[in-house]
Parts: sequence; structure tokens; C-alpha cells
Amino acid sequence: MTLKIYADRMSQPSRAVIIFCKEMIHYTAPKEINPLRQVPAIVDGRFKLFESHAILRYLACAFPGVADHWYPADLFKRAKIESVLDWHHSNLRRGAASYVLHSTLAPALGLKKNPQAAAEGEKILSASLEQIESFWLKGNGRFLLGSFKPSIADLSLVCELMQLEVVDEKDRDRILGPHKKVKQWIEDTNQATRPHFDELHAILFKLKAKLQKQRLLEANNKIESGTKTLLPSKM
Ligand SMILES: N[C@@H](CCC(=O)N[C@@H](CS)C(=O)NCC(=O)O)C(=O)O
Repeated sequence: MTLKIYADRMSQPSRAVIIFCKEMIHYTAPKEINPLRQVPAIVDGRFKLFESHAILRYLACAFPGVADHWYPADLFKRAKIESVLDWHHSNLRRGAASYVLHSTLAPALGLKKNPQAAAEGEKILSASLEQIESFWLKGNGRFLLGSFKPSIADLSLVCELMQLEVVDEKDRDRILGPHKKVKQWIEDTNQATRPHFDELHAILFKLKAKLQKQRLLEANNKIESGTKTLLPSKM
């Protein structure tokens, strides 16, 4: 049976699902699949499913040979992973997705940037990063819940954070800079899922380069028009 995945590499939850598939399973959104038309969604035979966390859980259980650390069979360990996944949607995702949309991506989607909504998103994002740093990353291991190997929660949360690559460098540094453990954890999750992690995030780095060029051009235009108004008129 072929597993069909409806996904978009620009979508954080989609990237988490694709990396997991590439990493773990060696198998090779339209309206009928997901009434919300969001990605990711999958079709496995007659079974249709959407919501990235539900998909990650399903894939971890439905196919043989998936290493236990991704979604442990142990009830207590699994329940802790559920706890991070539930927390994610109303905290890190809410903050990060809103901040990146309103500060950076809005014009590309035909919307106006919204500094107030961006500031509110940043507040939730920073509080979430603080909680990851001081609580979820506590313990001896390099991954969430003090684990020594990544779980589907590491994948989901790190994919969410990777979208910060597209925002202005100084804003990204301001937000991520104070969270050294978070930065190291992003790197560790990348290392643990190479080469798929880099392959799936290449689209973000392409967009990052394009946006940086645009910002530079805008800054140069501003300087040029400023100098012009300072020059004495010939009239
Ligand atoms: N809670 C969902 C979120 C899915 C989601 O927000 N998908 C976005 C892309 S990141 C989407 O498909 N947006 C298009 C739309 O809403 O029409 C999940 O984790 O799968």
C-alpha cells in the first residue's frame, strides 16, 4: 500500500511529518481529505488523516521498525510527549506562526504587515522559548524531557522554530539570542535527522536569501532618497 502525503515544504507541521517519514519509514489537501484544506494530511489506503501531531503518532505506530525513541511504547514516557505536543499548539505555534506572519510573510500573502499583532506574537513566542529552555529541556539528555534521542515532539517544535530563519537577522537574534539551550537543541535535532532536515528546510533558506536582498534594497533606497532631499535644488 502506498502512503500519500499532502504537504507543503513552506508549512512547519508539514516539514515535521515529511522529515519523520523520510527518517523512519522506507515507503515510498484536497477538500475530500481535509475539510479545512490545510496541510499536512495523509491517505493510507482508505484511511484519511489530518493534523500533524495525529499524523506523527499514527505513522509511528502504523509501520513496523520505527525506533522506540520517536514515540515510546512506555505509557509514562508517551504521556509526557503528549503533554509537550498539546502545549505546543497553544504556546509555541501560536506565538511563532503569528509573529512570522505579521512581521515578515504578510506582504507575500497579499496582506499588510501588522506590527501590533507581531508584538503580541513575539510576547507569546518569547514566553514559550523561556518555558522550553527552563522546563522542557531540563535533564541530562540533549532533547525534550531530558531524553537522549529525539521524539516526534522534538521534530514538531524544532520545525516550528525553523521558520524564524526568514525574519530580519537582528529580530531573530533578539528573540533566540537569550536561549542558548534552545539554539543547541535546534542544532542537535538537525544533526539527528540529517540529511532530511537540511533538505526539507532548503526552501526556507532560499526565501531567507530573497528577503534579505529585498531588505538591503529597501534600506539603500531609503538612504538614496534621504541624500537627494539633502542636496540643494538647482532651481
Ligand atoms: N494544527 C494543524 C495546522 C496546519 C496548518 O496550519 N497548516 C497551514 C500551513 S502551515 C495551512 O495549510 N494553511 C492553509 C490554509 O489554512 O488554508 C497541524 O498541525 O497540522
